[in-house]
Amino acid sequence: MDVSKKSGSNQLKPHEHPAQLTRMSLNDNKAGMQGLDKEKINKIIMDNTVGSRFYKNEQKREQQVNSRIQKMKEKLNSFTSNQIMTAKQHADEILLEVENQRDLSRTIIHIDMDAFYAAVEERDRPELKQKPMAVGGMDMLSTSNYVARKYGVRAAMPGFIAKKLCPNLIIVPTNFDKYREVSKETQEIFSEYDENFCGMSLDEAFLDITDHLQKRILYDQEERTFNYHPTLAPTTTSGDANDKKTSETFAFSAEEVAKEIRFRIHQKTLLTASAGIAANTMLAKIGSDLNKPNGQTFFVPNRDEIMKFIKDFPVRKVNGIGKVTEQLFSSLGVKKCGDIYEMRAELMLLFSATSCSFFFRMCLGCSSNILEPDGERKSISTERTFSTISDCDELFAKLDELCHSLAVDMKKQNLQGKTLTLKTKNVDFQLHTRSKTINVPMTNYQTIFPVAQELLKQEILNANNKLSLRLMGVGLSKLETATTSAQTSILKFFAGNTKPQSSDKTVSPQTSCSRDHEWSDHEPCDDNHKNGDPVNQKDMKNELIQVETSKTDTETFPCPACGTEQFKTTALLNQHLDACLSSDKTFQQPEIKSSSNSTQTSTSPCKTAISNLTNSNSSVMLDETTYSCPICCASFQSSKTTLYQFNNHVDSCLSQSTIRDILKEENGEPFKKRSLANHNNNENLSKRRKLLSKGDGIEKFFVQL
Ligand code: DCP
Ligand code: MG
Repeated sequence: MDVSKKSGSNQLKPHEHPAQLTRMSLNDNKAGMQGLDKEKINKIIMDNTVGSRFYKNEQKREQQVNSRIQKMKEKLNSFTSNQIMTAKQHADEILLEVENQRDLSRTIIHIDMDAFYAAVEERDRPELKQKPMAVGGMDMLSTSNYVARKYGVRAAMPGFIAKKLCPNLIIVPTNFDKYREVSKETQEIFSEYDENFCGMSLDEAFLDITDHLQKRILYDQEERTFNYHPTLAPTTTSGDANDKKTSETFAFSAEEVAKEIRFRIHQKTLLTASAGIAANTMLAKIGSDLNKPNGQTFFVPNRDEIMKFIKDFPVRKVNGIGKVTEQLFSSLGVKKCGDIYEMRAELMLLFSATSCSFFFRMCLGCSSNILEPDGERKSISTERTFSTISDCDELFAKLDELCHSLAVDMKKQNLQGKTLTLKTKNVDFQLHTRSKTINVPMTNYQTIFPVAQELLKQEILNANNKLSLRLMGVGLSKLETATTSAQTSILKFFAGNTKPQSSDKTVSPQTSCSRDHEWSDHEPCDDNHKNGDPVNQKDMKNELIQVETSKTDTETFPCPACGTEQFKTTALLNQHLDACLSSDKTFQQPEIKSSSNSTQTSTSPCKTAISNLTNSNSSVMLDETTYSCPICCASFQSSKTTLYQFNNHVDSCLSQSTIRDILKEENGEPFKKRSLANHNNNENLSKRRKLLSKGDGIEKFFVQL
């Protein structure tokens, strides 16, 4: 290890260091990092960061946490014994309620790939296997292999510091396509055991195998037997080196299922995974980390056994407890989960009810055992860390790339959303998030990018046109399933009082298996902000309040018909739209003409507004597919039709009577036969409705909203 000091003005000798920053010291809360010489490693980290922007930012954050601790202690001293007693009674009531709800009936498996990005790189370059290696860049590492972890090298550490800790470290750049490919392969396996498995990131997932275990009792041997990959097959006990084992058979228990899944992952991807098997997600997650790499842990579904384990388990290792909570806890003497019980009254008085509920569940080893299906997630996002970018064009190019990537993920997962968030980290390591919520769900690149552009423009303006970034991310939240909401979105626009469809999957604010950390699955980040546990979100929120600039703009939006007014709520818009559509004066029956001249046939102010919207799209070509008009079902070749032409066509089709018919049918009323040739039968109407619900036309129509 290189402990030499540079002669630069910012470089302090170790004894000149200010009080060592807790935040800066090595976070060895990672498999394969036990028993390291932390003091030595921390000294190297300090020697090489003092005076840097990174250090200054961490220093600032440490000061903020310290002042919070100070305030907390003052508050603590001010509590009367009566207050403490009442709080304890209240805490006991909550604990009893949690205990009464303890459910040990389900079997959850958490699977987590070992040193994921690094293992993929090692698989493809076997010469790296025995060497210390990490994936990422000099700015930031995404992960390291287990050899490098012995030097203190880990994820979320700048590569240049890692090099000081381990000069022989090989740093390999990330290759997300490969990681996604592996992820797809593992997910195919997961779906055979639980079709609603909850993928948490590219390398981890929760599976509820309760139903599988019941079915498995009837499986014959063949159904529980899986072949070896030729390169992984071990030799048999016969002594003949050429005599290879061809397959492995697994038994019926939950542990055997976890072994079987890990075996199949290994044979399919040549990569190893670890697993935790327990009655709930928290314990399963803890379990997958306990015997890493290539191991598994089973928690017997027995209350006493769970309590015995959790009592001495470090709070910091529970998913959802980040750096800040750890520091706050530590100042209260809470280090192990059992300490939470001892300090329950104080915690009740110092933290919010949501946080306390999470802490109390933690100390009883209880958490959710309900996995949300893959589609029900809170947000979807992507981000990139890069060498500093200051040029505006380059910043927008990066934004463009991210929006494309986000759109691909949205399409794959059939998601759309109403809130777009831009996340940036500047050269001073300050994290900013800026969001915009619009009432029409953003469905694709065309709808995301303009909003993202606005947010970035604002960010550039705020930085006096001197924005220098090292990380950028875009995320979408307020998610809905694309198919159903496409239908409701048109109904919202064309019907004032249409109730939401019962099949709508509007995401609940607190999903039991949140996927918020998708925000971090592509690039390095603080890995303790990985899931959506209430405390974690609060932690993030607190950190945001104190350290980051967070801003949410809520937009007003114009009527899609007449375009003349701005509305703050959907209710107001719908009310206006109803009136707008029922006014025969403003909305005349358009002629169905060829798409190129249809706009000229209408005198409606609505049409003018729509034309205005569509005109701005004149150069945008439709995606490489066939698009169907959501009103008349006519098909358009994307290669021959511009968005402008397509929108003009929809414009011409969009008549008051058509919309009324759709709405009448929606309300169970028979609709009149329409006089227009291509609007005249039931079949066409239901075809149109299907198209609307498929969502492959109307989003284009509202592309500029
Ligand atoms: N990752 C990242 N930035 C982080 C943490 C992780 O980019 N701060 C990426 C790289 C990891 C992958 O996510 O390979 C999975 O994260 P894990 O926390 O599961 O870490 P690993 O799989 O690398 O190692 P382990 O064996 O500890 O699971
Ligand atoms: Mg992993």
